[in-house]
Amino acid sequence: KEIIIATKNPGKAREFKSVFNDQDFVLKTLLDFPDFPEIRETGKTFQENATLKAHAVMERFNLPTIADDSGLQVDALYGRPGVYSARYAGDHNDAANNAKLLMELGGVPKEKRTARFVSTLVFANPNNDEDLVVEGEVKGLIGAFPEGDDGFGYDPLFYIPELDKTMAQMTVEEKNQISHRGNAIKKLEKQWQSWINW
Ligand code: ITT
Repeated sequence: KEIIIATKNPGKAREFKSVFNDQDFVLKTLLDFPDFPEIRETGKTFQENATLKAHAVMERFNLPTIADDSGLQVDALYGRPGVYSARYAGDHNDAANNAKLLMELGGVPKEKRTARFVSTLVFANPNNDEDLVVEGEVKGLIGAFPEGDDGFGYDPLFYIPELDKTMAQMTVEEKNQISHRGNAIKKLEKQWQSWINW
């Protein structure tokens, strides 16, 4: 048995692999298929984009496929960068995205730097008529400067007050316990075994 995670993002791949270890199926990602073409994310919502990715990959490999579309919504920026989080500063470049976010929030005081990460997962399977769709989120504050070396994307700027850490100061296991993606995966875990038609 095999399941594919329709991602080329090594940070996401690592988080999925840390949850789905020791299972009776093999977990692959698009990092195992470097020639798989770029999937254009033309949707306006996380769910539309996750559906595009899940179906493109499912159709190519004829295997059960999970896609994650996710992003950061900052209240002071009216929900931006949202579905455009990966390419906020142009090309997909985490350092440039973080620098742009800090610039856009210049002068905004701590209590107004509220934000959330959102992750929508779409699980598509050749033998199931309907996709399984779940969503997770986590609330936090955008810090004044990056802290921590773990994680990816906006993690060094995403501060969780309850834990007094940014998401880049957590191990992958700690991050999965509280993160948007971890919360979405927990919902998926409750449902997928009874949904899937191998
Ligand atoms: P795939 O489409 O190949 O999965 P991607 O990075 O392009 O990879 P998205 O289109 O879903 O994925 O973009 C999500 C972006 O949102 C991601 O590149 C980060 O900038 C940000 N993001 C999402 N989850 C994050 C997390 O857990 N920590 C930090 N940043 C995150």
